[in-house]
Amino acid sequence: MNAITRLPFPGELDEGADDRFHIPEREGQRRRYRSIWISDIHLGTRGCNAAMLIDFLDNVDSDTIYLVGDIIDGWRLKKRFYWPASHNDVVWRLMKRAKRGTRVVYIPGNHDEMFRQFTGMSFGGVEIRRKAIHTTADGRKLLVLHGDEFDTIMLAHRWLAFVGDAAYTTLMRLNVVVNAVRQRMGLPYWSLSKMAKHKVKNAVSFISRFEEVVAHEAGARGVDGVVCGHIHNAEMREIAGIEYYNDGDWVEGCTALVEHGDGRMEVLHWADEIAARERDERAMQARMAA
Ligand SMILES: [Mn+2]
Repeated sequence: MNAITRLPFPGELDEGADDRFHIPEREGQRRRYRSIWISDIHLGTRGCNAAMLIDFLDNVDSDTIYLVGDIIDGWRLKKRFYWPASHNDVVWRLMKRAKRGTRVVYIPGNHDEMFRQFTGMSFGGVEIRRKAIHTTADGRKLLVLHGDEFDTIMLAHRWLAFVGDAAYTTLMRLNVVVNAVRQRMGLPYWSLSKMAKHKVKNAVSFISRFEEVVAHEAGARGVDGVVCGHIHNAEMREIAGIEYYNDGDWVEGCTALVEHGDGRMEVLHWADEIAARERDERAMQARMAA
């Protein structure tokens, strides 16, 4: 996982043997995947990284896209209306995809639970589900759900306390400011809260416990694996014989889970992908100039 995928340099392909980098399936300029999972976009909040998500959507295609919850943050919108044009752009891009034949499955989470009342219905080609079973190209069955279903099993609700924490909110705001400054300085995106999260012992133990609970519950339902979101922590690992996948978020991590044509799964860290692309573009320009 975390493999940085990028376009090969001119000449690299001709040499054939060079497989240091894996070259993704591409369709024109867009990468093509069998399936894509994204969640925790939190449209309607300042923390939402719509620009990064738009770049992602403009560079990838898939047969199926799963929107795994917390797409729109109804909780925050109710308190304070915030809806910049870029958030509309995200919604339109997703609707356009459905219209053009991509299967779009929307599984509302806890922040967009107001859409759960429409379970079983379809709007503009977007299917609304409570959960889904995805069959991979190589025949594995994956249970797809947001993940807040396990908050009650998680007894202490420690993550919700952490996510709702004023310190976390401040950190996210700081993240926006720091990255605006970094962008102006020509530096790549950098996740402040991601770093902080890995340093906070409680958060680390919460995350691993959540992952174990979800994998255990999926195993009890007879599937090979589970795909969820909710805790804003992208991951793919095996827990007690069950494949655990988390597609992360588009607030700070800016990650997506993808399935390749052969059923291989990968977590894409989009900030890294953009950095790699820009590096390649610079290298290409340097070669052209030489
Ligand atoms: Mn959630």
